[in-house]
Amino acid sequence: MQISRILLGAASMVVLACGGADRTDTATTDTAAVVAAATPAATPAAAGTMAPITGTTHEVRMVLENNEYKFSPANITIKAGDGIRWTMVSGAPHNVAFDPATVPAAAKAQLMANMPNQISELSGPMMINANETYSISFANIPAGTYNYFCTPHLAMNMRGVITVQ
Ligand SMILES: [Cu+2]
Repeated sequence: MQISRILLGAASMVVLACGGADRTDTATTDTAAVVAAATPAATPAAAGTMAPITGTTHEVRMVLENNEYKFSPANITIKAGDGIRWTMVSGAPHNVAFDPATVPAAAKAQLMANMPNQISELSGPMMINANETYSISFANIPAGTYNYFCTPHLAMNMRGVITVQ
């Protein structure tokens, strides 16, 4: 009896601790709170806050040209605070994905926070239609070189490199 009461108390504290970090909705149901408390490891980037683009937005096209799937340009150098907007031109589906194992630990949480609609960790959504776009802000991302790829065309070497100055 006493032990179960202590456990319940501890569980409530975990729920409160998780819920207070970045939730703005106060209408969290008991079920949602329990799920959140039960899966704390699934959302490591919850502490990261999306940092909007404050500089230039650079354009990268996703194309199929001469039987080659590519990001154009494949290599791009940007400044802190800049963003990149990818546009689906041809050869869909494409996406923008970073290998979580190669992204520096110091950059990971912010990059995750800055990538909308991830289908898995650091993988952007599939772009199917011409003129569909996907943007990532590199604000608050540490200077460095970031390799990325298109998941459907990884085997065809559809890769790009972003250098953040
Ligand atoms: Cu592709």
